[in-house]
Amino acid sequence: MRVVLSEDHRAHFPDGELYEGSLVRPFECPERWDHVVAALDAAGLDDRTAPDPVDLDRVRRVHDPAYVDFLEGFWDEWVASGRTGDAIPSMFPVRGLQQDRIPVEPEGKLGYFALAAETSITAGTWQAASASAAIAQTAQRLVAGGEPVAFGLCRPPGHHASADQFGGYCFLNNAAVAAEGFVADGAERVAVLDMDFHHGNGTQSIFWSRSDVLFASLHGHPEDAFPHFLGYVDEVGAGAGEGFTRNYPMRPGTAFDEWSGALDEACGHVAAHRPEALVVSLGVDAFEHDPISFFKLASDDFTVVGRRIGALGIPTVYVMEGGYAVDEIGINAVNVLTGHVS
Ligand code: OKP
Ligand code: ZN
Repeated sequence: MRVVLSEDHRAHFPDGELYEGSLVRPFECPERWDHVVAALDAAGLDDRTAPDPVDLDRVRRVHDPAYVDFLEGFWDEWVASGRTGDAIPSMFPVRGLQQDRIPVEPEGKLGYFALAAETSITAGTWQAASASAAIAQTAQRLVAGGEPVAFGLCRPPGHHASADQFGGYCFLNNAAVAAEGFVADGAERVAVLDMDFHHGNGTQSIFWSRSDVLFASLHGHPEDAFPHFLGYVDEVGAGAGEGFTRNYPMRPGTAFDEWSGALDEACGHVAAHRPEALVVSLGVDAFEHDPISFFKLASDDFTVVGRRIGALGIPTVYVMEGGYAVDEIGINAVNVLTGHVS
């Protein structure tokens, strides 16, 4: 299996994450990547490739150009305005406020393009986020070129990022970039399967009105879990996209017997779509010991997940998303990959 990865992720590591009243060491930390690499080593998955330079024209097929410019240029604006610490958004265009006017002052601009306050922009955020998208693009290119499966070891993750908002540790939506890459290369039908514990609100919103890219997500119920405001079962897409979004929200304590039933259903929808390519948002925070999640999957269950996805027989790009039980993130992610090809 081809693996695409880069050290550029290290450029993004905020000083703190706003969490339960404190600034804590971010859960989304660089050593998550190291543990995945160590597990790839242990499994003999050593066919490694560096990403090609990011193709921003393709990124702009799923992200608002003004948002891409914001991500690329914001740190310099922030510093030029006299700020020295990381940029943490704290004011948002919520109900009752203007939705469509972009403030000029950096704090206002930051809030305009943000969906949550736990995610900071730092000096190296653009370097890491654009490299992460480049990894997804390169993995997609490999699979479009005939590889049956590739793994993009993306960091930072992407599935919470919408066309024009960052948050939930995400800046560019790597899975959406990969899925749209297949469309750009001529695919008529693509599917995104999001197995991260958290709902992929960004990916869902990007493909909401489209029938060519099916989106299916298994996640903590929005009544109970981040991102709180999307991911209900009655969200099925709109217009031409009606029926091409599928949500499987599950309650605290959900274990593999129930979760795998949802996976089977989601895989059934994926298969019925007859996609030419599949993108998997590979979060492993459904793991029983994840510090910020509440499902109960065991490490061995992830092998079964990979086997189930691999049995679909669809050319597949895996992109890394979440997983915060750092010591086990590698084995859990690699179990999915080895299950896929077993
Ligand atoms: C990113 B990804 C829990 C707070 C959660 C943000 C979580 C972002 C997850 N009490 N805060 O989907 O793994
Ligand atoms: Zn997650």
